[in-house]
Amino acid sequence: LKRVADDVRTVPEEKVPWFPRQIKDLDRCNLLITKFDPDMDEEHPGFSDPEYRKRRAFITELAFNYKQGDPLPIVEYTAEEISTWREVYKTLRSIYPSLACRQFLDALQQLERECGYGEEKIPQLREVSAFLKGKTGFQLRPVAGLLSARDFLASLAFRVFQCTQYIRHSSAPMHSPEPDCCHELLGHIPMLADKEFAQFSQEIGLASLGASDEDIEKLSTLYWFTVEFGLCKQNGTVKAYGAGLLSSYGELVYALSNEPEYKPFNPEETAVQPYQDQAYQPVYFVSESFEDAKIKLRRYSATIKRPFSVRYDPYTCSIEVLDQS
Ligand code: HBI
Ligand code: FE
Repeated sequence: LKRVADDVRTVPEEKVPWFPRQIKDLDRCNLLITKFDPDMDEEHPGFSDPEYRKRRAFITELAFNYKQGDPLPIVEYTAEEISTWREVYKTLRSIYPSLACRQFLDALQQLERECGYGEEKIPQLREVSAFLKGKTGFQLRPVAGLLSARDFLASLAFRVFQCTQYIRHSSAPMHSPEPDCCHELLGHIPMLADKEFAQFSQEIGLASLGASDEDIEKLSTLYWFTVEFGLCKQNGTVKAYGAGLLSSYGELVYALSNEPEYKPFNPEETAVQPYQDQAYQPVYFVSESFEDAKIKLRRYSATIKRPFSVRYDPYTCSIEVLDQS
């Protein structure tokens, strides 16, 4: 009888990649990409600075040892690190009012009033995470560096944002080949305080759970041209909301200079646009609003083939998997 039953099943079940079901499972989403690591990459500004590499190893260790639910580590930044931060903060802060979107400016002001944002100190992830939790339910988790796209996107499904805690090398305050705390704190955090944007981010995460490598690649490209390098219309002008822009003086000015090419945000097209992580983008995608971007993303996500659908249950911080077989 058993043999008959087995024979009937002629089509093998499709293999779904593992994905986290509970927030605790994010402890297993820790696959690092060593592409821009100062220990591996000769081009990294810190490659030939043993002091810097030692400091990085210390901060990396805090992230490796972190388990979901632990209090976020406090890092006592050195005078040199704070001076790098000061330079970045001062330079970028001066151009935000004319180039950053309204949601970013509102949140940054609030972070300055309530979270100790300013030139004088590097904000602590612990304090910032508590702030975001109250605004949109997002929380932070320390990460050692660049994660695989699959692991990085999965955490967004739980409204968890993976944040690096080290700072770029002091010899190149206006440039970093990899994410650092300037990029996270100035680029990402203010946007994550906006409800629509937070929902948009979580939905990319939900779409990524159990997706094929090919779909992860597309979602990762969508993330790149929105969350990292996105522009949006606002009162008849175009403003920046992408974190890669809001944490880079040079590219922020360039992106809004009318020199690059601009295309309307359209997930089908955006998802397959080739991109650069070593130079300025040749093209930027402009959204009508975050709400519009969210609706379009939702429509796109519905076309991704998965033998199940997912829903986030915020009461249990877990993913409900609804079988569709
Ligand atoms: N990892 N820590 C970290 N920060 C990122 O912004 C990040 C990442 N890994 C992958 C990634 N971004 C990109 O592939 C996105 O497009 C998903
Ligand atoms: Fe980023």
